[in-house]
Amino acid sequence: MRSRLPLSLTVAGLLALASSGCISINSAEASPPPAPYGPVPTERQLRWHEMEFYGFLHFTVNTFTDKEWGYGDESPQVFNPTDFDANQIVRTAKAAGMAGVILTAKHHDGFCLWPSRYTEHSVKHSPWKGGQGDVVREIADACQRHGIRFGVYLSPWDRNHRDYARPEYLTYYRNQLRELLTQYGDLFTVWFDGANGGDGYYGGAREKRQIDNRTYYDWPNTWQIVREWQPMACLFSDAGPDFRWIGNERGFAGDPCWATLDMTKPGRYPGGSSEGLTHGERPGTAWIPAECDVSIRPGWFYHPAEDSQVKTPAQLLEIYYASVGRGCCLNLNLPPDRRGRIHENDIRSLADFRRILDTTFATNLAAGARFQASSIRPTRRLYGPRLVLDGQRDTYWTTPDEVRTAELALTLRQPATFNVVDLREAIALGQRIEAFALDQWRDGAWVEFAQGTSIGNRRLVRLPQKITTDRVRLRIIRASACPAIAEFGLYAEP
Ligand code: FUL
Repeated sequence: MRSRLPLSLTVAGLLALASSGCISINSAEASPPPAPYGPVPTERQLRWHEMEFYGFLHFTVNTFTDKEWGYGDESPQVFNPTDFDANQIVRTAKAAGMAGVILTAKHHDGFCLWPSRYTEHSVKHSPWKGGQGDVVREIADACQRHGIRFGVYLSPWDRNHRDYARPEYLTYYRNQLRELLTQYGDLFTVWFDGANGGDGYYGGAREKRQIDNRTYYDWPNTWQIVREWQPMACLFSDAGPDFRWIGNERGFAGDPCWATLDMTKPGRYPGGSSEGLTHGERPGTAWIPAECDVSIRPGWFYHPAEDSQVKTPAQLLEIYYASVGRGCCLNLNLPPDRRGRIHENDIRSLADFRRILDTTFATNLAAGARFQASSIRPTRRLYGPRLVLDGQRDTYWTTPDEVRTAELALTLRQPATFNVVDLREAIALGQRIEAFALDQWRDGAWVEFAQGTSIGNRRLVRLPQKITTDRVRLRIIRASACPAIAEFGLYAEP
């Protein structure tokens, strides 16, 4: 956690500083920060939370065979993008506001987008660039050039490999993982898919193979390899450990959506039960926030027949408010087409979506407001309500420890018309607030216009109609520890 004061500056430290005459505030009254409540995010998870919106790139032989799941017997000869352009792909993602992209380095069909040393089933036997190409390298480099983060999807299930379901496959899988972890710069995530379907080519056997997802991949030791080489890469699987699946592929989080899970429950392993993932669990035993993954088209891979079924800007906005706006990250899939570029229809929809978001969040109508708080933890400078407007996620308004309900009233500089309220908790201190309400001042009285539950990294309250008022009040109506609000905003959609 980045703190306003160095973490080591405790009450004792402040007193010592004051008695030495180094600081002039009434430091005897300054409280230390509130103790964290429940599970808290790691530094790695905090960096992931900050991303909020990033993209998937589903690209492989399926793009050329018009399938969603390749069987594993596809010839590398089919992989032949006619005009592959990593810059165009990454530029599109960045222009859409994505903070990173995750590439399917290997999907279930087993075809590798990089020239792995451990298989012949890869780009090196494709006609693309005469077998000299490396899609992983080109996308990773483009991400670096454009200043966004890069991650990889390495499907555990491999329908091509002859050893799949035998112990030998684990060695192969880990060797591939090491290649990706060591050759392509910093990764922000390694995405471990939960699908383990059964039948496949398997080196010509063409049969059904079953594994036990709890034990076969020896996840603790496989994940350790990622920790060793890429300590800041977040591990995704259905049940974490760094972030979890939301339990559907429509891009919608539950409401509430808690950032914590109870990991003592049975079924909490990659590919296990999806029960509880949509809403999370409170108080939970671990900080495992959710990612909402969804494709901009019906399928994950490009299909020409879906060119007319690209999600509209309005649909994308609805997804954004139901994912980012419920404290999750949104992972929106953009499938490169047979040229190896993002299709024009997808770009058009993304551009409108982005323009609307940029216009909405350009001006915080609460800026310059005067505050009245039901209570403030000493001192105002360290914990006062002004900090909810400073644009920093790690400074916050908070109260004395014993407080569980609190109010923060804002008097705006002038009457404002808005339909979006933006809230953040100081999540480095855990998820503390369980319910809140919002009021507007109307005809001489406070009138409630919204209620909500979980806040966490972010809560966007999107109202069906615009409100015009010069006073707004946030009421914390239930909390399990004194509330800590990092940011507050009022915005108007165009
Ligand atoms: C699923 C896979 O089976 C799909 O093909 C896709 O990759 C999606 C993101 O995850 O489990």
